Amino acid sequence: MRDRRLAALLRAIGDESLDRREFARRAVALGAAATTVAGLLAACRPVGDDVASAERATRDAAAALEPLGPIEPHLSIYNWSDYVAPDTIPNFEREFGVRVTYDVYESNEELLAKLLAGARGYDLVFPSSYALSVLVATGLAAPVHRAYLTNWGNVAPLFLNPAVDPGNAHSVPWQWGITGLAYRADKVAPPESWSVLQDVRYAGKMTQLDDGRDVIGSWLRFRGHSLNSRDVGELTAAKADAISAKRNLKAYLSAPVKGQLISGDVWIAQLWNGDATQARAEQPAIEYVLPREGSTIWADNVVIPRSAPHVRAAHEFMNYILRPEVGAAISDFTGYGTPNQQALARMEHPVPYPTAEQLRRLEYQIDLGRDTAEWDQLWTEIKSA
Ligand code: SPD
Repeated sequence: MRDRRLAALLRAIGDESLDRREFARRAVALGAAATTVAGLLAACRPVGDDVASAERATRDAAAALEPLGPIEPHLSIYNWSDYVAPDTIPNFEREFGVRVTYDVYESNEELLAKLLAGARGYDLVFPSSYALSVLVATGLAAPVHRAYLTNWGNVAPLFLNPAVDPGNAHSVPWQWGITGLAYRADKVAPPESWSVLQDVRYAGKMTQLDDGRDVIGSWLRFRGHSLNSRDVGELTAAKADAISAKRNLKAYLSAPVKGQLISGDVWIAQLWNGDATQARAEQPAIEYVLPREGSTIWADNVVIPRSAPHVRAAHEFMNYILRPEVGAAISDFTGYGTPNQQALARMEHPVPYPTAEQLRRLEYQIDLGRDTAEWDQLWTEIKSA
């Protein structure tokens, strides 16, 4: 039934009786995963779509040069949990006279689902690169008015001009990190391979992230494949490995697993490096390892949704976090790497860029386009197995 209704919506895009944003809103309302919706949109690009995107890019480039109005008294931020220093927001509120509303999410899919469903009111969101490319492609990311970013020169060259957002036209880099294994060194030996998650000795004491891209990606890497694979045979093997590991898992749990690592209820957790560092601050027995088969390196970005009501305040916040001392405080708290080269020099616990050996084992996630639906289906099957 749902597939028939989705097909009808797709036909409506084809005959141009429905625009792409309205398609996304209705498809998410029908229960389609946000990433699937993005994949369907990529698959059914209407004739002239390239022209429309190019026209939008030209309009945006011109709009980005226009002056903004005065700073608004409110700012609504929607960010990953535990991803800002405790004083970042209060200091901004005090200095700029802006009241900030701050909500959190735990995955790119949660963020995309909200925005594709038509949520309005957010001024700043923080997608990873592959989710940023969805927001740019669907026209949901607003152009950045660079003239307001007087601290832009602090961004390290490595984070400039990413493939998913040429010229950083819609984004400011926020933090970068990797996905690996956090473990309790007082309970287990360093887990060298993703295969530890299939070890029955630790059944009930292990978790993986509640994130299809990271879970399926880890099992693809385990068999020596790209974590962006679209090969049916490779994906089928990854599903089998994920299900065999699932028998040992306590749960699929993302950042909130920190509490269970600290208490000792969990000994081994697939986790992002900065969240593991945060847990270690409370429990020194928590260590972190990049499995030998390799994993994800990612960058998250600050983006203003096109529907944002407080665009000037959003720009002031972007510029504020690009200050060296503000950027350093954020990364010192989150445990993640800073893309701000001036901040790096001021950090108490700088996160060094990965070594050449580590980089050989790391891969960025890319937007899977029309194959996203297969991945979403696979993730649904793994979770319900
Ligand atoms: N607590 C903040 C975690 C941010 C993780 N973002 C990157 C996810 C890559 N799949």
